[in-house]
Amino acid sequence: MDFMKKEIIERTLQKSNISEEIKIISKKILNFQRITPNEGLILYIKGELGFLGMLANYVKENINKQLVYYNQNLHIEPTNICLYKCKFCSYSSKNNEDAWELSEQQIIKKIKKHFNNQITEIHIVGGVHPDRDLHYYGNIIKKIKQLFPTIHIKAFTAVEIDYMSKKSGLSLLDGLNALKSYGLDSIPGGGAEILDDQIRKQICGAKSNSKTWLLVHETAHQLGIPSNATMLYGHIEHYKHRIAHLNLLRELQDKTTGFNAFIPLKFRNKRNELAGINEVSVIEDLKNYAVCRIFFDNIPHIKAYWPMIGKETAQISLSFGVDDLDGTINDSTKIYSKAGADDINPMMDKNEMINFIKNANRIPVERDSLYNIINKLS
Ligand code: V47
Ligand code: SF4
Repeated sequence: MDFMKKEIIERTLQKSNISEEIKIISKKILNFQRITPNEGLILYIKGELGFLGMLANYVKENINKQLVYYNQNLHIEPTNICLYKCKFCSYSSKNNEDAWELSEQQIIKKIKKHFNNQITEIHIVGGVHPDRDLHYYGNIIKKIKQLFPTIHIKAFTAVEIDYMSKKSGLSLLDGLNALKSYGLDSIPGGGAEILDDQIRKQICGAKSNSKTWLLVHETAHQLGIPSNATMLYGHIEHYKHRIAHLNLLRELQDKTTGFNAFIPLKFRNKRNELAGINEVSVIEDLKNYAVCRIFFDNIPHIKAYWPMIGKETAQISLSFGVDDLDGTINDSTKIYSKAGADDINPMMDKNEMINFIKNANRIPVERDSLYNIINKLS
């Protein structure tokens, strides 16, 4: 099968008017050789979408065959009160009137309301509350683990962890160790935005810088806490910033192998300070998925986070290198609908998810948070 696909791409290369430089890069990709940052940049600038899709799909199928992963999960957002004022953020409170915070009891109540025995993961991300330290959140995850001992807790972006560790007077190493003891199982990929401090200064200057974001993940990986990585794209950054971001992540992954998945996050422009910037096209979204899949020869999964990108684009992305759709969500998040995502009540039940994947001619696989297979349909 792979042989045939390779031959088809090679024939396309011979016949078409594809440029010499793209031909050279394509041959490397077909032989599973790592492409350089500059070659990644050329793909972004000169790659034709259909052809990039073929290449990304070839890479994807070599790693994940026809499989597409999803899980059954809940999202908990503890507060929208945030010390920082990222310009792209539609979620954090703007004044006292729209500020809210869930107490531990309310968090537990919310989990109980949405929980069913099929849910395997709770994802917890929120604002960086200036008054809450690491032990406050640590005790909440400890309580969740006591009530739901089998649940995997994927919680707190590197930015939250950086702040709460400092607030408790702990180094990153000690902070992460303490969170692990409280019950933290893995770390989501948020807060990465663009790992370039010039860009960060303009869109999220106050929060953890690139070096700190990377250090939180590196330290977590050293402690056996796996994580994801994201990239917020389609605002003021250029392709060179995206490639530099991907390269920093690829270098760290070479060192630690701790990233499970990479999640491109499309900038959505509603109700935030960057609202004057147009959102990029679907063509750009698909191209971005494809280049990321091709560039990362060492991160196993590329995730299309459907509540953010929208169901239709998420389904098409399965032909552009994506092999993971995150989860059922169960109507437990509102962050993205505020920023302009289509789904106001994001939720896909298991059967909808299965049909969604089957209709894209892929094999649905229910996974746990570490990509162990729970259920695979042929
Ligand atoms: O860091 C905020 C992004 C992230 C906007 O690891 C925005 O499995 C687009 O990281 N337009 C948090 N994006 C969410 C996140 C995440 C989500 C799902 C799964 C995982 C995972 C991680 O959301 C932030 C920021 O990059 N974000 N505002 C916006 N207007
Ligand atoms: Fe706070 Fe996160 Fe919003 Fe930035 S993106 S303002 S850190 S909630």
